[in-house]
Amino acid sequence: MESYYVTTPIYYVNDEPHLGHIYTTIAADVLARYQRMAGRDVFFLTGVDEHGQKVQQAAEARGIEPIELADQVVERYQSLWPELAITNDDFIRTSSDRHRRGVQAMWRRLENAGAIYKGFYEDWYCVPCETYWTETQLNDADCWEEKHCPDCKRAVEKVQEESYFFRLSAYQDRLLEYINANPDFIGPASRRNEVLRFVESGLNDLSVSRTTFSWGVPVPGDEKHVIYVWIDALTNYLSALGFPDQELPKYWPADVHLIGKDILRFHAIYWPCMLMAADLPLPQRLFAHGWWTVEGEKMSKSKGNALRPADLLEQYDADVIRYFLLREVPFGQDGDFSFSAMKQRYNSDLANDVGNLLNRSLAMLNKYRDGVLAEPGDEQAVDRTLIADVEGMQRDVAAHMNKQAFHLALERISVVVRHGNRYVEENAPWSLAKAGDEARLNTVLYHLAETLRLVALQLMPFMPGKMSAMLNQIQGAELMSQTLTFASHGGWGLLKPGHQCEKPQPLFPRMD
Ligand code: ME8
Repeated sequence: MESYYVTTPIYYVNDEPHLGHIYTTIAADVLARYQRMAGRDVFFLTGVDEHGQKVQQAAEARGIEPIELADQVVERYQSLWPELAITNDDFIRTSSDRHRRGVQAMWRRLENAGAIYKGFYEDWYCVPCETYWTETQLNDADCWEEKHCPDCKRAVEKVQEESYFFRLSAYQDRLLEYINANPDFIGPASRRNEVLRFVESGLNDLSVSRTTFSWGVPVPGDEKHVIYVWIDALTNYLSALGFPDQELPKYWPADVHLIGKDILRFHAIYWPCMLMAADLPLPQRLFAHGWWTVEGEKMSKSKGNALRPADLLEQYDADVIRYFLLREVPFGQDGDFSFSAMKQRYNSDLANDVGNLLNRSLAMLNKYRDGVLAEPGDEQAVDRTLIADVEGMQRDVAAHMNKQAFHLALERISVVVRHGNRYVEENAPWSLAKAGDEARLNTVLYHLAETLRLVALQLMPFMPGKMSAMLNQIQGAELMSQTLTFASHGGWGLLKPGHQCEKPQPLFPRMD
């Protein structure tokens, strides 16, 4: 079986889970579920990033040890994921023993390759971003006067320390070649260009150890140094798979690392260069999505306006949240979250379109045939057009999912749903019943049931709970007890004459 490895960033434990964190994780879950249904052997990883000065300081501010803070936040994440129907196969913690061994092994490989040397570091440092800035960079970003971080605008401080360096500059040309030779390595295209411009402007060697704090993985053989948090964090994608016990773990290289645009540089520059130095294969693809604002405002800790998953779950089913986040904004672009937009989309796409097609089709099937499908009669052009649209949807969704274009996949499914509703109007089963055209009525009801079933199958990765319920109504418990794959359940005509469908039970009642 072909394998598929998808990851989320590992989230910092100095912050509570919010809308941004669930967004990436839901997207990864939809890919994982889709690929499982496509018959692939999936490994879906998420986890937490526990080390670093930021976490140490957050713990100090609360008067607890960093590991205690980490434990608390880990519990939040681990109880949140099932509530959002997240099916991660593993949860990596960077404080774990398996991870520490992975990071130290990575360090040794870099060292053995001659990619690490000891030097002396002096520069401007932004603690919240864990990023060093040169005077030139601060100048370029107009932050020199006020000594502000160009990213987060908070104060940077001058730091001097003995440090190990990673020879990032030595990999600049190879990285450029690689990105140029692999057009799909970084998505979306605008982000790929951004990375290319950055690398072309020249890479400096990277300071990769710290002596100013202790909460991290010690440098092997020089324990007063702690390994830079990004070297530590990025290695999670390998340590979770069993590296270094397995030199080249089963699921490596990753098929896609999903990340937010804020951490593109780390994933598109540092990580590939580290892997090149360590002589390990590079991931197939990185995809950087955009950022959400909430009701028109940037979420920030100081404003206290971060949207908490609990507030969302109080008002909406997990499936509706999953659907909305991936349908509302093209994956890769920034977007604004608002409760009014969510309600509007729920009513239009789910209540009026999907829900309506399901309810009216099953209601008619029950009214005219007691819920039992009869042998369809001769196909007419309208029937063939509907089937072609359903089959086109299956192909198009597969192509969109390979490019993480969730909004296009969902939009394509909506096309079939609207087609189905039009098909009802155009074929007016109520008139066929009145006219006693039993053969044609059988055909129309059959085509509606199959269309609904195949729509539900495509929507399954996005709304697993609602779509299980929908499929239960159409294809019944027996078929539902099997493993649902596109190969076994995706063909037109799986439902046989004599098959009993249930009475409609509204899945998406209108919200006023
Ligand atoms: O960066 N909109 O962790 P983190 C959309 N530990 N997504 C958002 C968002 C927003 N407003 N805010 C955050 C780290 N995110 C590192 C990662 S990986 C080896 C180490 C999402 O807790 C987005 O995916 O700050 C972003 O990349 C991630 O949260 C950052 O999470």
